[in-house]
Amino acid sequence: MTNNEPANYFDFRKTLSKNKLAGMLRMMTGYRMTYLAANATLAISATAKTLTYLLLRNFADTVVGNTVPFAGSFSRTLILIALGFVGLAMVEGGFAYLSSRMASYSAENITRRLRNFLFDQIQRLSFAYHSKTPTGDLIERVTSDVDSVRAFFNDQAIGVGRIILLFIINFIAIWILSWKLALVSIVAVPVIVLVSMWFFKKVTKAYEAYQEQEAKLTTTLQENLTGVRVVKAFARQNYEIDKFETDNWGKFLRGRTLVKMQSFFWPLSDLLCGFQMLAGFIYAGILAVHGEITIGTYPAYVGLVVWLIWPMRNLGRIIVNTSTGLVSYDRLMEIVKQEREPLTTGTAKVNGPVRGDIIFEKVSFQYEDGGSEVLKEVSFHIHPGQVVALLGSTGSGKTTLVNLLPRFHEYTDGHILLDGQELKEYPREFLRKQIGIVEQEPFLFSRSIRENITYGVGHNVSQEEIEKAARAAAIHEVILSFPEGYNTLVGEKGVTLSGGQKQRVAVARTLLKDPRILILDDSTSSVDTETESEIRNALNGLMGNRTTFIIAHRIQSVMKADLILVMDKGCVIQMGRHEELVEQEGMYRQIYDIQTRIDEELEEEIASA
Ligand code: DUT
Ligand code: MG
Repeated sequence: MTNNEPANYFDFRKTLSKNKLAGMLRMMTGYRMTYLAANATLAISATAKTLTYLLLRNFADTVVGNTVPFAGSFSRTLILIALGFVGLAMVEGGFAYLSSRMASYSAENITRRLRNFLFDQIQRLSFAYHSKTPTGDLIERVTSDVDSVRAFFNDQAIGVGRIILLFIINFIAIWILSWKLALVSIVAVPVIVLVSMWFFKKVTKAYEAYQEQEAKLTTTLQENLTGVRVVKAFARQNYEIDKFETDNWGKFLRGRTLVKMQSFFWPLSDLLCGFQMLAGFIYAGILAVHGEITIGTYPAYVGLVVWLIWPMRNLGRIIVNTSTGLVSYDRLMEIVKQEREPLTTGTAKVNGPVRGDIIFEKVSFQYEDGGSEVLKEVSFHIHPGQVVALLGSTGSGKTTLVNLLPRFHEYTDGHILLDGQELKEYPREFLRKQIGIVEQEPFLFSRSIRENITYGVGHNVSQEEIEKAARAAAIHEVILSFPEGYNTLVGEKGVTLSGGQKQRVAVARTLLKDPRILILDDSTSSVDTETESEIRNALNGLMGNRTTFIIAHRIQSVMKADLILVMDKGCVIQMGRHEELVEQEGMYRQIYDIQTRIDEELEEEIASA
């Protein structure tokens, strides 16, 4: 296998099944023949082992009884038997090796494509799913649960076959020795199987609880790593440590329950197996004394019965691991069965880029998790190339409003028309290519600054274009001041950017994408007034004929907009140009008055100082 082998894609949605075992079997698609071959080689290996004991009988009878089972001299017979032992051992070992190789090859491949699929699937789920699913829980599923599914394919998928094979082959071999002995050797087997089944049910429940608790622990850990600054700033380490310890204690308790169950089950099953073997040994002794079996049969039987009972003893282990595999399968299928966000479907006629004419008609919106309406009958019209500014108190629905445009969420009522066509009819992917968003809290990857800026467009961009975007975002000079310029890594392994620098890199990233519709959600909130006006000037040149949404808190940033929407509690309470709005009584004038007063006071202070 080379490192560059393409992702072997397999659609695991096809494996969904009410019956978990059937689902697991479907997951093996493409590798079932390998598993069959693994079982066949295992059968050869097991048969060789069993034959060894039959040969042992001949050997013992030859030596003890001084009889010659095959034609020829005594010593020749011994040599033949010795060669037989060596040959059988080689067959047994060689085929066992082949078998486990095939099983682990398949297991690794199945889990590799499972992991690929899960990543793919998680990327394609809706915003609503991601906002309600804890990251730690997803991480837990993609790592720990995938691993126990891997263990299932590596061991149990082949182990079940091994148990059945060993049981049948050894049973037949004992039957060849003596049918009475064979029957006595399995009297306890039904009891062992029943006990194992009962144990299976118990352990499944216990393991589910254990995995859930582990996911909780991972979530706590992940959140604390992400929010470590908050924890430190509020000096809440002790509180968080206590919380973690409580969760960890919960995991310990659940783990202890599991171990307790096992430590009860193992001795019980050992005891049952012990009784079974003892019964066989005694009965075989009686038969030997009465001359119903040869002396050589006795040691052969002792060897064989161990391999008849071994699968029974292992039934428990297989059962525990199978149940953990099945629980994990279930937990993974919860991700697999999530509806994907359709990206490319839509009936809108699109040829080329959009113009950017946007009409909101009594648009209302409510988040998927219920709650009250976040947008209430919002209506406005904006022409291609115009700039609309959104101003309003926090929580008034500004971010929500702009997030409707790329169809991150679906508006619940009213109409949004883009170039005259209903927005819901556009394919999401198309919209997202046309719309550039600088998010309120932009996220940068732990990659180089260049990779972050070119994120939306791929690698085939010239340095010139990158720099042009960076200049417009007033970040070019800052980047050059870093030791490795555009190749400087961002985040854990590289420089830590300030909030304002991050925002500006995000602005550059969006500008480079050259979208027809530009959304700047509070994108200049973390930069000083001077830098802001620098960005604004550069943007003015770049906005050109793009339709632009600006969300801002400073009147200065929205003054030049073609349309200003003043929002409060999901409603547009005032609408118009700056000149009109300052004339009106209302929130806009209040904000304007406060901000100009603060500015004047500041200037006076500076002047007097
Ligand atoms: N809200 C949700 N679910 C979400 C996001 C927001 O219920 O996933 C709620 C919170 C708030 C309302 O919607 O009550 C509006 O939030 P939004 O983020 O749109 O407010 P904003 O105007 O952008 O506020 P800010 O100025 O603080 O960014
Ligand atoms: Mg917001």
